[in-house]
Amino acid sequence: MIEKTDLSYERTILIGIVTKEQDQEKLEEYLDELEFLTYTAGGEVIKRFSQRMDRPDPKTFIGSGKMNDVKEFAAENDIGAVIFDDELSPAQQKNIEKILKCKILDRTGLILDIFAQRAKTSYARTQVELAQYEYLLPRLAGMWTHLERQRGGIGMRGPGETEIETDRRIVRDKISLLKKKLQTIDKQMEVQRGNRGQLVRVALVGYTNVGKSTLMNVISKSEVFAENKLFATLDTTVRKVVIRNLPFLLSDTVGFIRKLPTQLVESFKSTLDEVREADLLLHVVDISHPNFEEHIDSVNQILTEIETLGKPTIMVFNKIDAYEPETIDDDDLITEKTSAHFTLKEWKKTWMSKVGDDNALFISALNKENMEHFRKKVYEAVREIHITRFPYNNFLYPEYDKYGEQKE
Ligand SMILES: Nc1nc2c(ncn2[C@@H]2O[C@H](COP(=O)(O)OP(=O)(O)OP(=O)(O)O)[C@@H](O)[C@H]2O)c(=O)[nH]1
Ligand SMILES: [Mg+2]
Repeated sequence: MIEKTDLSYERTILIGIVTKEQDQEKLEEYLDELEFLTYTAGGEVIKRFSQRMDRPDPKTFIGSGKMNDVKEFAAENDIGAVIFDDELSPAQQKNIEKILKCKILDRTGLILDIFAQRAKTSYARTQVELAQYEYLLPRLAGMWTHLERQRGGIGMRGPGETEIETDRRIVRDKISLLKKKLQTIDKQMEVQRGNRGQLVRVALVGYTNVGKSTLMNVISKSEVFAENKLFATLDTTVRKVVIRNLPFLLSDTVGFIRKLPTQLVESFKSTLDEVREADLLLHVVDISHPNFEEHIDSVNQILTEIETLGKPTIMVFNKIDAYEPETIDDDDLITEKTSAHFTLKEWKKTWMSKVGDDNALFISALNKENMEHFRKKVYEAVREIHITRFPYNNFLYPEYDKYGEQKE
């Protein structure tokens, strides 16, 4: 059982390393995201620690000197949890716990915790639970002690709380039970999807917090939960949408993130079936986010993992209202112009122009800017698929012109 804990704002430290592939600036961006994740999970970040290293220390991830600094700071500042930006090996986690004597989480553990906290339907909960047990299995030996676990808070939601005396065998049994349960649900979902007939299926995909649910609500007049936290949506919502005379199905589903835990990708397989079986993808991007290009890469990577890359896709650049390029003062002769300084017009001339006019849209779902253009493009793309599928044009509603006359 996944247990819900009241969110008491827990004081946390974030830790990341600077490597050849990841300079200080990049690390800070990743830690910004980790901080947002921590905030979503109910924590408050008190301090960030970083260390320059060729590769992480196999025993303790960061070096022993730095670890001492962390230990001192944690003791003096009433720190409840220390969160690492990368996945820790079970051995590293165990060693670090011994040294710091507080809760140690990695990125994967944190994301799993948020999913556990946000899973509302029994279907989502089953999927999250499976991912949590898969994550827990190799880590059982190094888990924190009985008493500490009962404290609750970040990283403590989920199997850890109730299965205190747990051992590998019990966890393995749980895993196979959950897998069976999911198989049964999967079959039901498959039947449900089959019952929807042959309507063209369009799926909203994208990084978390880009505005997928907001866009869904605008076009389908539905009320999907949207908020400025990560992973607001965990289940898939499907709505029938009609643009002009053309009905189709639109789905909104779980958002993606950099390094989305593989356990989650696997256990959310059936939630993601909606994406896998879609005829057209609307890849929503938050263009106001400084890292939006990297977000696109992460999404494409996950689409590849679920064997969905290469489907007809329209790129929807959302939040144009919030897009603000950095500026360079006239008398500033040092700052080099980078993509951070591009105006939207300049962006459109970059690789975006290769996406093609037909496949790139710039909108604000919040302010309903450019929605007419959006509707038109989606209509054209869906219509094309519809016509190939139904040469006799059944399903199409009659089209009326502006005088209310039925068109030929
Ligand atoms: N400024 C601005 N904010 C937007 C726009 N569209 C959505 N938002 C905000 O972005 C936040 C996230 O929106 P959601 O619709 O929940 O995003 P999502 O992609 O469904 O997120 P997940 O379900 O968490 O993956 C909310 O606070 C929205 O109000 C937009 O066009 N402009
Ligand atoms: Mg959403």
